[in-house]
Amino acid sequence: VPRYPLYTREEVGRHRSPQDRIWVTHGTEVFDVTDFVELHPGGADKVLLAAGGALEPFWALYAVHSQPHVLELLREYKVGELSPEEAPPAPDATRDPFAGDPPRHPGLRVNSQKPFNAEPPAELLAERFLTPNELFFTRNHLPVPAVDPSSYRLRVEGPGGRALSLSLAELRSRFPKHEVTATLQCAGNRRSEMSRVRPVKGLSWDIGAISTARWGGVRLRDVLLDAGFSEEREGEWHVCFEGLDADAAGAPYGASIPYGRAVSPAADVLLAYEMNGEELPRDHGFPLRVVVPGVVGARSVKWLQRVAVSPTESPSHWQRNDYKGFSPCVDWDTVDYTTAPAIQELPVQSAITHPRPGAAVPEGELTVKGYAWSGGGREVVRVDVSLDGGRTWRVARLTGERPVPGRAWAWALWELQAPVTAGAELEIICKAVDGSYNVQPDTVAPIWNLRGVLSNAWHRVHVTVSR
Ligand code: HEM
Ligand code: MTE
Ligand code: MO
Repeated sequence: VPRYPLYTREEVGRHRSPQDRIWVTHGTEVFDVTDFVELHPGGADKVLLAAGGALEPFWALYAVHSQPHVLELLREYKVGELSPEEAPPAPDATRDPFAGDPPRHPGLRVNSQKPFNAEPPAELLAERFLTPNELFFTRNHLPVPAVDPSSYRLRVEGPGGRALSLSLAELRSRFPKHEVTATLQCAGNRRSEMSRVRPVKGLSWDIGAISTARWGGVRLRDVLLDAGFSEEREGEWHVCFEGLDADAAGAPYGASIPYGRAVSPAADVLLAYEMNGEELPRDHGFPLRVVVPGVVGARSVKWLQRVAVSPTESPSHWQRNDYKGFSPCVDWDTVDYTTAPAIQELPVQSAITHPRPGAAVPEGELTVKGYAWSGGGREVVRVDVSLDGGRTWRVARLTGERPVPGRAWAWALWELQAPVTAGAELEIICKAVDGSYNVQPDTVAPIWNLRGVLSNAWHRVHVTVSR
């Protein structure tokens, strides 16, 4: 006879707010932690991320929880157990092309399930300089390919019809290992702010289509030179990449970068097999992906199968007919994709990760936190923060690793402390300046574009101050 009532996961999932009570599970036990939320040493917002579901995936990210006193504390809040028949439903692999996709972290904010597109919650986005792999934003256009690492070969088309076919073992043994800490940002990051001006076509990303990892692999440069290419090549050339993911018509995901960037030792372009010291996760391109630091995420082709050098850009839809910027006057009837260059280096960007829009923050000392980044290796030299809608400004403190000038591939994290008084309404703004003194536009309307890309206006967050 069970001493506690039995619940299904679905029933637990209905308890996600203080009104409905906040329930979580650990193992097969169910806890009502509503009264603990405000007492949590890691902050109330963090517990809420796990509301209605399992604690384990979140605790796996924060080792402080693997201490006996944490479980003892949790036990005080036990209200039930999971029904023994609770088992995850088996996906139907024969009908659904996405049935073979990998499992994902429940804390991700999902913009689209199939294909899978998701961003880390703002509360966790800039908690750490390196984004944990499980939380790194994912931007997939197609199902995740299943790759057998033992039979995998990378094909590199060399000059004069010669080609290299490289196994993973050959890639690791023939070329020196190179590591780079780099931020990837999707062209559509912060698109949701642009669609508030006028609707745009695309996934509704908030501020989290950006993440940072330490990538390990081989330099693309070394592989191209080994294939017989030389450092100097006269005329216009592009290095084209193809992924193993293909659409219904068989066309693979593809993209290209200019030849000069691909062979430049200072550009640090990688064929990466490691992410934050681990094997590349399936969602991020297992077993091998391109990482083009300082350049829009779309060129960092995942599940890489083929590299070729061509006098024209990649013929891929995503190179030629997407990921380009246009004037606000261009609409879907008038757009001509041949008239605009493909996005490569991205403009300067920043966003506030704490506090969140609409929050009630306590009076006293407020900490504002966020990220800032610029394309092309241009370092963030300053972040300005206003608490009064832009009338007065303060300079935030940059945290994290300081970059090599000109090769600042990773974001800067920043924070600012300021006193705030009860009853005040704050319009918090951040704006970053990069090493070329590029700045962000103050509003989004003048940079609106039909595809909702390059959304980098000042980030604004309204909050109230409570007693
Ligand atoms: C810290 C309990 C959920 C993130 C702690 C500590 C306890 C605790 C006791 C302090 C540990 C120590 O320093 O010895 C709990 C309980 C939870 C819960 C009982 C569920 C009801 C979460 C979730 C997250 C989280 C879901 C993340 C999404 C953190 C972080 C810290 C922390 C980041 C460290 C704070 C710091 O060191 O400044 N938690 N936690 N916790 N927790 Fe949780
Ligand atoms: N590569 C392949 N093969 N297929 C894809 O769908 N998406 C691109 C790029 N590389 C994509 C790809 C886009 S638009 C972005 S922003 C980045 O991968 C995202 O990388 P991530 O999912 O590891 O964050
Ligand atoms: Mo992207």
